Amino acid sequence: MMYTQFIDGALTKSSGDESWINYNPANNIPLGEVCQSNEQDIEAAVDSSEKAFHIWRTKTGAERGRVLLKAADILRSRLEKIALLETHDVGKPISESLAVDITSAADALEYFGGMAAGIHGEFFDLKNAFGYTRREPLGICAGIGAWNYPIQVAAWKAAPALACGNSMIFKPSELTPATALELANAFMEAGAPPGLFNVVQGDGRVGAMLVDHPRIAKISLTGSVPTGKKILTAAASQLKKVTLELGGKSPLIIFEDADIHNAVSATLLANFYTQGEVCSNGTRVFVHHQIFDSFLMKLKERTEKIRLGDPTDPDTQMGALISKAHMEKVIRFIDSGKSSGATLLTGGYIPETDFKGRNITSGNFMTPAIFTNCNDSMDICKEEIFGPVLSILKFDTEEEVIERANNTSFGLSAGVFTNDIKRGHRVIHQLQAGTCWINNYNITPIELPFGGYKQSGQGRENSLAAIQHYTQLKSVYVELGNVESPY
Ligand code: TXE
Repeated sequence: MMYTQFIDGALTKSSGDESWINYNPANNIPLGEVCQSNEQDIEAAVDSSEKAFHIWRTKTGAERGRVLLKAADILRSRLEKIALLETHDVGKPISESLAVDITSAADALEYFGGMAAGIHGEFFDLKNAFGYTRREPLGICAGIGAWNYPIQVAAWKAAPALACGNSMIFKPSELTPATALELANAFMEAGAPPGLFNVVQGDGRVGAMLVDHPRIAKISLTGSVPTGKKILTAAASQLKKVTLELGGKSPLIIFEDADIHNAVSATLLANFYTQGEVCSNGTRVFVHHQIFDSFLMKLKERTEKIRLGDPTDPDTQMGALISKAHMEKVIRFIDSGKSSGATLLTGGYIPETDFKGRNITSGNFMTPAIFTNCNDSMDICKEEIFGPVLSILKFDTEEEVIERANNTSFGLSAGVFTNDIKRGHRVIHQLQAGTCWINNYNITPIELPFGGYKQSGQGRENSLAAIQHYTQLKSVYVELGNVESPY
């Protein structure tokens, strides 16, 4: 099979001849060939997006909203097919892609589709005059995606962009080329003008072409901090608008009065969903010394029950890491943790069989790992691992844990578990993170803004906050009297 581009309403082959093989992470069997878009393809995508933008911007919000809502229905009606594509591409359990990935993409289309008719400016009464503002679209926006939540990332960017009247060119990660094409198809079938949502394929070079293109007005990236810095630097030469959703090394703080069962559930969610390949994961788990031993015992027990194996099996709870190279990187962190003196309490090895006894040695599987006896300066506690590895850190006081939690250049997320309502808010208000949870973790409803502080990004996705990142504000002054002039 060939993963194509989607330009001007149709699946198209790249005009170049560079391509690579996309592998299934669960067995490393080729899924198909992906063609790398070249400059000519980008030019065609930009021409087509520009044409679509001029049609789309004249539609009313209600008209645009209808297309988004219909696209959401189409995604939901193809839930099983798209979920399976995502599972084959990413290696995540089918139970997750059925419950979260496609649903979250559809939620975004519904939220912004429903809101499109309500995007408006403001009116200002002035002396012998009045003023008003208009929220106008930016033009062609480029979305550049990561590989852990391919269709969700695409929809989180496309939905607000299109609702605001922009068009979008989307480049999925080179490791997950499949489901952006499904989203493109859904928009077309829902009545979008050809070119409103184009998909180009390729690695960072294609991303860079989009960033550098003078007719592209805005870039929205979900990816790593180093890529975010490169994009911001390149975009600066044209003062292009940029939204960045980057990585993290987030703290999850468990106080002694927390509901321990819920805290353990959240710690598992915060670290092992999608094999731990989640940017907002709470990988530094700070546990109060009074409950340290009992928390750890329960966490270990439940971690060891996680059903790891064939991602297409509905009973599987943890699948395969995205690539062999990424798995090796995660294993290097396991080695680094051990050699720096931390204790590997459980997991962190490559299993031969899955929970049903099937041989899984051809896939990129690693058992969920817990490190104890950690300190804040170890690499495993400072760097984003992006795999199923958590570090437990003991603390004594509230003041101490806040300082240690904030001692990082990242600032994507943070969580606090406590039954003391005052302490919950007091602590969260002092944590330097853009997306926080009290008594839960990794819940990202479309209604709430999502994004990072410090080096975890800039701008926000989801919620009303996304609207300001996909529009520009025009102020209009209207004179009702005479022009008063000193000349
Ligand atoms: O990211 P990259 P990867 C982070 C996380 C993880 C790392 C690895 O830190 O360890 O990313 O993922 C494109 N100009 N997150 O390797 O390399 C690239 O082709 C323009 C966090 O995929 O940053 C891909 O489409 N584009 C995250 C995208 O950028 C460029 C979720 C991301 O690639 C480019 C997933 C360039 N110079 C990973 N270079 C989250 N926040 O959710 C690369 N790209």
